[in-house]
Amino acid sequence: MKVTFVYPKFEKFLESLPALNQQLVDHYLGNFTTPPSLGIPMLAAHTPPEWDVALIDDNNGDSVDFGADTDLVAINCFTPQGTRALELADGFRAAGKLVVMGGFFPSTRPNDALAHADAVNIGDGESTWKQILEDATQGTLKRKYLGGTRSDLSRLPIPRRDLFYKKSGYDWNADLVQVARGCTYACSMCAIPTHQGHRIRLRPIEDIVEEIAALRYDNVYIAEDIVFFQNRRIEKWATELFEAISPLNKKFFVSSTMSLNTSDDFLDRIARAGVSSFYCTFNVDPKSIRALGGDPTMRQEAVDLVRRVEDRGMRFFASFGMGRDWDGPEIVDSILDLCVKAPIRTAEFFLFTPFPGSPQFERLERQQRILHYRWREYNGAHVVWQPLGVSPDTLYEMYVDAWRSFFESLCAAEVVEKLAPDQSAGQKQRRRERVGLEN
Ligand code: B12
Ligand code: SF4
Repeated sequence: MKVTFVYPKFEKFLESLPALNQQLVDHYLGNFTTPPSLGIPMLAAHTPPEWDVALIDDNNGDSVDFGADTDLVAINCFTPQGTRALELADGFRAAGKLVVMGGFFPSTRPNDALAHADAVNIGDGESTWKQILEDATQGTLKRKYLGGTRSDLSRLPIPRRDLFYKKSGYDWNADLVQVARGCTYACSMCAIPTHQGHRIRLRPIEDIVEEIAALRYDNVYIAEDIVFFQNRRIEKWATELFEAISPLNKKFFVSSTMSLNTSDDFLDRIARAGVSSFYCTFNVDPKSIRALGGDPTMRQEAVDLVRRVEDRGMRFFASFGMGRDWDGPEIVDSILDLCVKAPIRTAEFFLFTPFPGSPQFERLERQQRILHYRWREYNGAHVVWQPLGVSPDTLYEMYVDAWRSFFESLCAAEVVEKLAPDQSAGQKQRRRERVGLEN
């Protein structure tokens, strides 16, 4: 028996931005091909040995052979991959293949998936995958498999990342590790509680250590922001986690917001553990919303946070969302001003997209403000909803302006450094001021 996993292509932020100066993109961001998800490696690791496993990585440019010799096609996708995933499902079914879909998009839009596939998995895959394979063998595949949000995260097999390591199209030298699932909050833009449950499931620390120790790359992404939650159980677990991974000598990327645990003590711990990059999302949590709205105390707190992170040797990577109902054109100036003052040297910008499964999606649907359901464009780089206060075109221009202005100021900073290496500190400072850089 053979299962063929399919990872559909999706459009990256910068592919969606032809208006941006290509030199800036090439210089600062490279191809920005981004890493694959872990869904396929995790399911592959749960696949019994009597099944052969193949991967068609459409995102990497693999050719798609709809007539491929396989007993089951298993498509994994999040929302920006939705359009392509449904096209691929149609193609495989037209060629007589059995198709099952799972991941964030099918779990939150199961009926869309079922209009194109034989079966859909909603929620976790660990609890259903073997049954799906068994039913496919017996010719008794059901329409819906309810994977739920409660499967046990202890002793998970090590994901088969080798499937993606073989692909040439990824310019990443980093591995992604999942340390927990679910969330007790309900941030408006986030589909995690819907897809993974409203209860936090923490993986045992020894399992995480074992998995990280076996990774190919030195750079490791821990992308769950619950690591920074200020709750006694999680703080204790996170403290132990960072202590346990510290001897592994990896460089970790972590993800947080200004409103989570950014105490000096915690920042010291994560720096000691080898965190080299601190990704901080703005305009999603109460503190950064106030900072971007102009609250001087919160703006100072943001500036201080950048310094406190970078003083500990970690790169501050800011991700600025725009398009909340109260955001007007002034938010671009507010973001850029903060970048200059802090200073923030690494940043990305995204539009506050209503992803299915998020509270924001439900609200905008109720308010009939969703402009279309072209899932390909749900990638954070298109205005797919009717904003309040500004037109969709104005919001899009604001978004492009933020990317362009930020990277032009970086270029300017670099020119100051490179073209004038022997100028005095005072001369450099005057040049910096002219291009809007204050440090
Ligand atoms: C890794 C990651 C990425 C990777 C890969 C994305 C991907 N294909 O998943 C990259 C870097 C490319 C990425 C990009 C983006 N991401 Co992202 N990313 C994540 C992250 C951190 C982890 C996802 C992951 O791998 N999870 C682990 C796997 C195991 O989970 P899973 O795929 O759901 O698989 C399980 C089940 O669903 C099931 N399953 C999955 N597939 C299948 C198939 C079958 C057949 C079956 C039976 C079961 C099954 O089994 C698996 C095990 O239980 C999540 C946040 C998080 N902490 O979860 C956000 C997340 C997925 N990203 C998100 C978003 C919005 C983005 C962006 C579009 C925008 C942005 N601002 O970040 C960008 C796009 C950037 C761009 N335009 O250039 C949203 C998704 C929203 C949605 N509803 O789709 C999330 C949830 C973040 C959030 N808090 O909102 N991201
Ligand atoms: S953004 Fe983070 S804190 Fe908010 S609901 Fe999602 S996982 Fe939880």
